[in-house]
Amino acid sequence: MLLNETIFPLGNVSEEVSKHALADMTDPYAHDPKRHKVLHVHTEKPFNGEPPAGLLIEQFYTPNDIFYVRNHLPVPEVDLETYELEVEIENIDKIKKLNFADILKLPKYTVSATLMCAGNRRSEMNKVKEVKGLNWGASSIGNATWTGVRLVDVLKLIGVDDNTKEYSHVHFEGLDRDTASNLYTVSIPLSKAVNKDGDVLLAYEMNGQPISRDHGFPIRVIVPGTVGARNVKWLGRILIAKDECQSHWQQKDYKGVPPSADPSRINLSKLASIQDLPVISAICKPSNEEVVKVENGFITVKGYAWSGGGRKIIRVDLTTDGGKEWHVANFDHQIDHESPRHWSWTLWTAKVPVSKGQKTVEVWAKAIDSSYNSQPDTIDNIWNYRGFLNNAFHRIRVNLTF
Ligand code: MTE
Ligand code: MO
Repeated sequence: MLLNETIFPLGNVSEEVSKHALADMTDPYAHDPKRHKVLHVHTEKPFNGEPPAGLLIEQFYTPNDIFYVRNHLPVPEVDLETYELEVEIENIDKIKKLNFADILKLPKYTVSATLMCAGNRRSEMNKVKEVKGLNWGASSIGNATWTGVRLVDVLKLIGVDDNTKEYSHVHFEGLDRDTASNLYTVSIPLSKAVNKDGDVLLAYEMNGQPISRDHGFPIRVIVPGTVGARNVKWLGRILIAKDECQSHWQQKDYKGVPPSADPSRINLSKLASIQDLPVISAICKPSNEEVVKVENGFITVKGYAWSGGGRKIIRVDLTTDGGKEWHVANFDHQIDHESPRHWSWTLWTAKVPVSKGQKTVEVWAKAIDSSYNSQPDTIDNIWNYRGFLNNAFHRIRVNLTF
């Protein structure tokens, strides 16, 4: 357990005036915050960016200002003085309203958890055959400590707990909206929400700091082990309901579609929404095509491994000869929790052999979780037109110098 590891801020960017703010006050993105310059930007409006993979794994807890940002809409401006969280049960005419001070009065709780977008590593899928979505590399993932109140404690205030049988879903509504006032809303199963070992949090701190605007100020939901999309930022409303949320984001997006699905004919509403994520790993150092020095016949590779649903990583295997021989990585950092409450990633290092005179080498990585789930070997059989859930073996090719 290394919860008190120092977080190194990478410079203060918040004091700089946003260029967009000066350019156009009618721009709905004019009041978005300034972002750290190391982020590789996929889109500016809405902002989507990820850090370089080599930097990402330098620390177990990802510094807040280089943590990937995935926004669908402009970042809302929330005033703590007037902020209110509404908690409601469907068809019951009673709304519980909590202001920020009310929330602070509930017991404080910290969870160490990794957050990952369903589109992480989509760019590799895009190379196999074109897919639809942001071209994420392997860094739309990050690990942090999240501090706030337990969702179970908030639900108790409206009489909802693990004895509640009439309802099956919890909807979370964000305060971000587009010009047509569509807001970001999704849901998770009530069973995850009322499970005290599910560790679902309404977080107001990230790595010991108030949550920044990009990451959901003042309150965001953290659903450990569950796809990034359900971790609603700028939380404004919680609704207990019989059915899953009917929003675009719950019904038309964030679904694992079959490899040969025809986008013009598929009925997305019939497919299951992505909730728990599968096991994944990535080699972050060296990067693809990098020149690497061979030392005594070995090269050193580093990366992360993680699994959804609270499953702990039990092994990471690497090969430099197309899978004839596999080498087991050493874990540099893994939290001491057991499955199914192991929410943080595992950082690993491996020394892998290369042959003398070899000019390039392909390195593959795969992780195994506590359920002995492993990763599919190729993208070919999991490819889908949305580019979701790419957890195939991670493969990089590097150039060698001796
Ligand atoms: N919550 C709101 N309100 N609006 C959003 O656009 N994006 C979701 C989720 N929560 C989103 C949101 C998606 S798809 C992901 S992957 C995570 O937030 C990203 O969280 P981060 O930007 O803090 O890394
Ligand atoms: Mo996402």
